[in-house]
Amino acid sequence: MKVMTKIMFSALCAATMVTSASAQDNSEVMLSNGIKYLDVPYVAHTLELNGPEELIINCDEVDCTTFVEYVLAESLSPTEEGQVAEGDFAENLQKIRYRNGNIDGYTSRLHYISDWINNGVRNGFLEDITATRGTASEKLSISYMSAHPQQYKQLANSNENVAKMKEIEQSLSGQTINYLPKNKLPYNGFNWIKNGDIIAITTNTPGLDVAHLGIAFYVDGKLTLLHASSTDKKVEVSKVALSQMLKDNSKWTGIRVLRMKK
Ligand code: 2YP
Repeated sequence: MKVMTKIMFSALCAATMVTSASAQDNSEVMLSNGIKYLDVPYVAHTLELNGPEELIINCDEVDCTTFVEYVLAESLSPTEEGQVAEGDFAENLQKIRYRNGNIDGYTSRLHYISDWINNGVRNGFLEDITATRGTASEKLSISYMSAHPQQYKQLANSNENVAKMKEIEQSLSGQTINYLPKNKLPYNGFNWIKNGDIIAITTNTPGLDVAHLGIAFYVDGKLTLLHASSTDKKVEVSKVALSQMLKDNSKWTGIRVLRMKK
């Protein structure tokens, strides 16, 4: 696989990649890698540069999605003397961010989290936990990006990209997914939701599947979210329980839970 990298491996990337030798469990590796990002600034649109689509690595400025992608890429990479090699990291990131790991223009990036999850499951590095544990299901109806092209630089200036996005949206729409509705999630989570699991927050926003991503983190028994917060403009552990965060946002309907598979 050809890995095209826009921004070189930053000091933070290298520094965060010391994986605890004692963290045997896959999920715990995700958590320990995620915690190292605490206080990294939240910056939106870091992948939207001018020019052709390339693999961008910028661990110093993250949004909810790029934060989870960097942590997952680190956690999937083999470690030697506690360090992850830049090449392994970049290769894993490309597999996570692009459909089947191939970079072929803007629409080869996995923009919708349902597409991102399908890709991870299909390529064997994610397990969809709520596929069996979810208590509700819904048929995806996806159209958000083609309906709001002005919000996306590469759609606002390209009818061709909008047409390609529409095709992708149509292929996702109609798929049935399982999730856990927010009124079913207790303050203390569940024993089947583990530290380091990826949490995708489902939404009722028309045409959109997921509105936020983060990592499960139990603090004194309370299930919280380790995430890049657009409100607080940094990576943080939610002060309130995930169950409360969901209740406080009328657009959020529940969660999908994904686990790294190594
Ligand atoms: C994604 O948005 C973008 C990708 O284009 C982008 O907006 C969409 C459908 N996709 O490559 C990727 C990385 O920058 O971000 C994310 C966005 O999350 C936000 C705003 C956040 O909390 O940081 C993912 O899709 C995760 O949840 C949604 C959310 N987008 C919108 O709410 C429109």
